[in-house]
Amino acid sequence: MCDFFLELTLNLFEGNWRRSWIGFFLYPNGFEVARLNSSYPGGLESYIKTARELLADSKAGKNPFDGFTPSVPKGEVLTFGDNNFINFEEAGVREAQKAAFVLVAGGLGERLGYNGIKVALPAETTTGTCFLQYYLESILALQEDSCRLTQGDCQAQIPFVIMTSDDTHARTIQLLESNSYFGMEPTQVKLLKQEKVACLADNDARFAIDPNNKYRIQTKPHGHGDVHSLLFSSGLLKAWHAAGLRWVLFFQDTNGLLFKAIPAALGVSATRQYHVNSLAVPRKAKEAIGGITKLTHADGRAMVINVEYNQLDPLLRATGHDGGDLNDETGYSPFPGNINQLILEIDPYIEELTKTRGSIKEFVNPKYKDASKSSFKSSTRLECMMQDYPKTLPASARVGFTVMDAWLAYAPVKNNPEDAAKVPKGNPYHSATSGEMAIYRANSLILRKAGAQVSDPVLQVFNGQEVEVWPRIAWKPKWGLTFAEVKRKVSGSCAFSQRSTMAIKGRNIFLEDLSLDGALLIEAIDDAEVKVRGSVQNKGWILQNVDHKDASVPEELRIRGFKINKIEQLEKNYSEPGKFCLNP
Ligand code: UGB
Repeated sequence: MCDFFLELTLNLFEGNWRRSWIGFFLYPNGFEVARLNSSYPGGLESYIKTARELLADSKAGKNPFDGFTPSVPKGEVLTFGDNNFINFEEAGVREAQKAAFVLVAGGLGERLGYNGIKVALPAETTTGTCFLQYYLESILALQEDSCRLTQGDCQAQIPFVIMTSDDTHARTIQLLESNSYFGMEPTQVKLLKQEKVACLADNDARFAIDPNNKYRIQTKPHGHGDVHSLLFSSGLLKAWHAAGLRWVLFFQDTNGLLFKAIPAALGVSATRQYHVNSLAVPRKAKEAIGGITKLTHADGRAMVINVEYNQLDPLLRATGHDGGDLNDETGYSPFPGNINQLILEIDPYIEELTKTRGSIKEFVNPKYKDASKSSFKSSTRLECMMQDYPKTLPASARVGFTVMDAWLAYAPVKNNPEDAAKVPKGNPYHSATSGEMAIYRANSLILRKAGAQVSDPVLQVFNGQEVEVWPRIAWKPKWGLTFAEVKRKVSGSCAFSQRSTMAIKGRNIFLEDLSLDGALLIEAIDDAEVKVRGSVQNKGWILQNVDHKDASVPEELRIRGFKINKIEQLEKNYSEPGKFCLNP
């Protein structure tokens, strides 16, 4: 009986009004159907139409890249710390006060298998800073640096949007509220919740019934591409435009390096006048990140676009590259790896979204029962990706990309310990272990470039993954978001032994002739200026292996395979304004 009313309700969205209104009121979840209808650009009628087309293409085995030839595109390649990089970084810091940031954090992270929301995970355990805190503090640091550099209106706040989903929304709010928004004004942060989409039971795009509740339609996430329609329908884009903003920057949930690359990338966007700028890093063949590719069609069309990792290999094989997705003589794939950090210029972005209402080209990925492709193993749904935005842009659009060193820009936490341990040797693990180690490596390399002596790393194995362990150096974004800031704060002959740990929490802390062999923790309010000199030596902090299956250890630590044994440290806290010298 229920199925009958559901069928009637669904007719509503296929334009069959007369037959359907009875069902809408009698079907127990008529309002759920109405929600599915209103949250999809063009409504359920459009969803079903697109689904039927894409399912027919999939059944016919149609290649989405039919007629396109892939080639390696040209983009801006930056080398950390050279003059070019420093100039772009400065240009980016200037532009930052005309930017808005958008974090897509609706994904549950099934590959990682962590029980909490991913943005609550510590990016590194020396300071215990979680990803969300790192992002908010980085945006605040950029806001302040931009204000100082341009001597502009220091009241201007950089807007920050987080896209959540039913899976992450309540816990994201809770994390923000219980930490006083990590120092950001609550009004500066907006949450937009993406809705799930209806699951499809067959090739005719009939909706699937929820296996746990026969009165409901089964729903699943639609993908990070929803962020565009949400920004448009919420009116935020128009408000930003009216407020004179020029850029929208999109980023993902677990990359503890990202903001080291953002200022220079934004500088590239402004200098090269890119409508779309994707951040990229050298990519290892078969690494689970998309490849930035130039696609040229026989009819003359051409675009620079991300080709997702599972599609790149078949596309290359189908176009005469017999080995498929392979490394070249450099040891990397010739296609730069997409890290899904996008910088869009607001004017052309609004123009495009006014036409499309933010709907992004979708795809469907049904798992068929057999070769006849007539039925599915389980329900499927349409999905979309935020990086597919350029697919509908006119040929005149300026679409570029910026390649950065991977050690500087990209260390996501996506894989659980077991899967990470199986990653082919030489390819990145993308685990909580490698994500944390990458932060220490980047900070060590940045200090080296700034003139300090930093000892080489040692190799250690945690959760079955062999990683480089550099000195555990961490600092707050406001101490050194850009290379120029770090250089300003490190002088003389500073040296750090491999077994060292250093945590800097304060804006005006200057390292002058510091020699560290142990653990040093310094915290200072912004009005305290602290010069750190001399030699610090103690027993320090030591990394101790833990087994990822050991339930007595908190999950946040277990998934990285180590915990810190804090044996001895020098700890100083400056909570009064003034000038100080720490010279132990
Ligand atoms: N996300 C949402 O906000 N909503 C959703 O419905 C789904 C996800 P994944 P993925 O940089 O390593 C992407 O699952 O999709 C958020 C690129 O497509 O971590 O497998 C989620 O919370 C790929 O080209 O990644 O792969 C997270 O913040 C490559 O660049 C983000 O979307 C790859 O990321 C990404 O979700 C990468």
